[in-house]
Amino acid sequence: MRIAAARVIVTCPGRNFVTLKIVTDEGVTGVGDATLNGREQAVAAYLAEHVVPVLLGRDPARIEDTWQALYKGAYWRRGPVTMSAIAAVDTALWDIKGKVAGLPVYQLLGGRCREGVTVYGHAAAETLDDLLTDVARLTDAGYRAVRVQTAVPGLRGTYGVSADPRTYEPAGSALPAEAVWSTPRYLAHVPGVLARVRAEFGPELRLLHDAHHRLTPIEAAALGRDLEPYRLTWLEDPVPAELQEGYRLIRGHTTTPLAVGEVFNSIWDCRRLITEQLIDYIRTSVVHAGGISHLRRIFDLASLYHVRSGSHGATDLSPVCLAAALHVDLSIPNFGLQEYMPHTAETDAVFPHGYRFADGYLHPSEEPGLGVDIDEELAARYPYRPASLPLNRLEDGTLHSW
Ligand code: GCO
Ligand code: MG
Repeated sequence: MRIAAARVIVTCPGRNFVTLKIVTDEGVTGVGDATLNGREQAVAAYLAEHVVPVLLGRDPARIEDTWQALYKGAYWRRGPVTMSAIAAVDTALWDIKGKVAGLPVYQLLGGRCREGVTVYGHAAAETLDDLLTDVARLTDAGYRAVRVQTAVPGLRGTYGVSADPRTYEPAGSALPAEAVWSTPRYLAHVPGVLARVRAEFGPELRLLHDAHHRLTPIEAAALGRDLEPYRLTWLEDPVPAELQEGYRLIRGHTTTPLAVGEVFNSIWDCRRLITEQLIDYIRTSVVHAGGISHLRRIFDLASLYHVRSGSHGATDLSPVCLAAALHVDLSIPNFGLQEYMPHTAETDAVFPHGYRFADGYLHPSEEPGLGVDIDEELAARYPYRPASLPLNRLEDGTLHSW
């Protein structure tokens, strides 16, 4: 069998997605997600110009060899654009391998390690009362884990909070919108919010919170301590992780578990945090960390150091990525949690899929391959619309991490 064609499909059913569809000379197809929020066209061009020509005529069964050819062949290793492009190829080839074998991909990865994939949903609101209502919406729907975000009094437009948290979409305008941030206001407000949610929902509900790279290590250490009584499952991205030594300082001061990695794209980005046991959950994803093959390598390393998976799963990762993530999640020994924000009906229609939510778990499709596809005709009806992620400034105008 040979790769006969590979199409790069950019579509915007409410938000932009980049998908690679590989077709073999025997008519078997595979799909891979290549969406990099706010930088979609860079990956689309990388795939179309530099990757598709290399794929044509190759044996689709040689997944690892193709991965190595794209990684080593670029010479310029790593980086989100390259690794998202490689991810799309890798994911599509696993899809093809599953279809050829007549097995769902998780069976090829070693088979089921659990009955379902525990997911966490997003609760967010402007006021505390509305937040409690939103957490109840999720627990009523069966979620066992909830990420809690809240507006900060005095600040306009806080990360994670929108009129409808189910469709939270920060990449709204063509040019970056600007938000305002104050760490002192945030640190004064958040512990009381988590205290209230914990008191209301009892000890069993797993609670998470995302600081979205906005603190310094010593601020994060203080927040971690303040949150200890409320027994979070994790505090996410407390500081920007370019300086990984920063986590040693946080770790030395708090037992609140830490989760990092949604912006990482290779095992090299995670190595120190994992091997020095500076984090508890590694949040790399199929699409941004080199596909199923490389993500498994990261999770295998993590398993040696008591670090569990917690893959990123916001709505800017397409249903193709989510479908692939579920096969990985089901088959690794050190699964932690999977983020889940349901896509809009428009997006679901463009990406028909067989995964399903029940009782707080997601279940992958039992069809051969990944159990997800792209409806190319429908996708063509939603042309690309430029959309940027926001900028964030302190109250005095200083540019801050968003
Ligand atoms: C999360 C993330 C997202 C990112 C978004 C950027 O934990 O889900 O922080 O909300 O901001 O995916 O594109
Ligand atoms: Mg996050």
